[in-house]
Amino acid sequence: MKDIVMTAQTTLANLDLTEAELTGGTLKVTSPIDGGLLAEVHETPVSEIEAIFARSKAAFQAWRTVPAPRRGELIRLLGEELREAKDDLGALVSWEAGKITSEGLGEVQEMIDICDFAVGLSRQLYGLTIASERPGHRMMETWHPAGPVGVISAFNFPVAVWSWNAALALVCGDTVIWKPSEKTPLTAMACQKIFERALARFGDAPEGLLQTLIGGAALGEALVASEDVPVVSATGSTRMGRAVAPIVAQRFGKCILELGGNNAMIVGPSADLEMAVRAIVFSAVGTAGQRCTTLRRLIVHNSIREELVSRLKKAYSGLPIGNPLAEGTLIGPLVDEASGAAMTAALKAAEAEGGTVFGGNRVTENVPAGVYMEPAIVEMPGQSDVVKTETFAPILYVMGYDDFDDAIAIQNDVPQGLSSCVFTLNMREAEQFLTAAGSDCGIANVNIGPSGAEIGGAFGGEKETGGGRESGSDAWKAYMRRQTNTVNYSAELPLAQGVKFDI
Ligand code: UN1
Repeated sequence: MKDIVMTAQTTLANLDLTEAELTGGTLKVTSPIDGGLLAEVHETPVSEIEAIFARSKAAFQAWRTVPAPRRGELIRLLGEELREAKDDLGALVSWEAGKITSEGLGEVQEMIDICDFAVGLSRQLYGLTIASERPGHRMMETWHPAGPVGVISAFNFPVAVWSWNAALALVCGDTVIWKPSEKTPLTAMACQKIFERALARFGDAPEGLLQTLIGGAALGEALVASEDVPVVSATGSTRMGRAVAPIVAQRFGKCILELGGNNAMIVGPSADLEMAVRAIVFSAVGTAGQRCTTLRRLIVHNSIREELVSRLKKAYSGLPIGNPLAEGTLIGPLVDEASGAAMTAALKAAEAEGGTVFGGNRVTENVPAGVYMEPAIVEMPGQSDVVKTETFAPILYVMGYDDFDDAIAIQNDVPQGLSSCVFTLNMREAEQFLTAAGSDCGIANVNIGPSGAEIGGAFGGEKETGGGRESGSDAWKAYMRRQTNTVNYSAELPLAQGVKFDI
């Protein structure tokens, strides 16, 4: 392991993180790979937070008047810097979050993609022109920057989710205050450095466009409560969202929430099982089951249930579990002991609720000292309480169905509403799944798993997932304020609705 620890130090140095920044602080950062200490970073003092908000506000006053395409230039440069730093930042994501190399790199690619998207967007912050009912009048809609945006991100996508928010917010003319997960401050510190490199090349940007809050819950709480932060974008558990939303609502701020998921796949009798197996394995065990979009429920037609489950068990049995940096590994560690314990507890509960568990044991041989778990397949008699609960671990619950309407009902009968999919070659089923009476999720796919979404679409979900949308499509609108403008170019002053008020 010593060599690998040295590699981590080299990666951190390549990302411009200095000895002084990585030692002597109060926040210990350990790697899920082996529990080894990566750094002791300095926390942002709560006493400084008001100054941080004030700086963000002042930067916003200047940034909002910079033409949007010029703001896009900063994000273009950020994309270039990310391309340059891709290998190191991807490796650091593996170190800090435990992702396999390809997924660490994929996360950085997702950042590069959203930068490209945001650059184009910087020339397309379109409003509407609306027909006025009054002669000699023109009506239109204008989008203006909203103000400082608070971004709260989770450990599992420590940098990509930040970039979805930051790239959009910055081209929209907002400033950003970022509170990363306490478990992944190093990737955030590295992003701040990468951003500063882009800023240096950009030239005349106001100071304080992006500020990062390193440390615990008190910082996040201050961010959520601050009147200076009109938009709060928070990714994490439903529990966290329930705490954040009322506080932001109380002060009439806007929330973009991306909370729990409990994503399902329906597999119909006509499905291409070969494809379904590949999609299931990637989306159920990829990222060790720690994506919001992870496949957690398989709703399979009873006529093919046995065959599909036996193919899955075969595929699961050969999956390489271990050091995520080693070539060939597909399943890395869970983020910490608590996650491992939560997985074990969920499997126990599933058994108590009538489930039959395959896999799910802790792996201790030929792996580093982290929390490595076999992914589990749990055949359930029905959708019991544990199935309706999101456990952030690689557990796949399997349930059978006979009638497609029932399958949709099972898919929708959970509190969460992020992602969903159907595997079928029957176009009636495929189309029905996408109708108003089909999936109730924010994402609904056909012959593709529920995870691994592209950045071009709006990302987010309904119900306990929180209702927010981030990333592509018109998600940018949440980072701006809308203004309706009516211009009278006539010499009369007609009132709307035919009201007469002559003086
Ligand atoms: C998350 O897990 O918070 O669709 C985001 C996906 C990724 C993003 C996941 N593009 O799986």
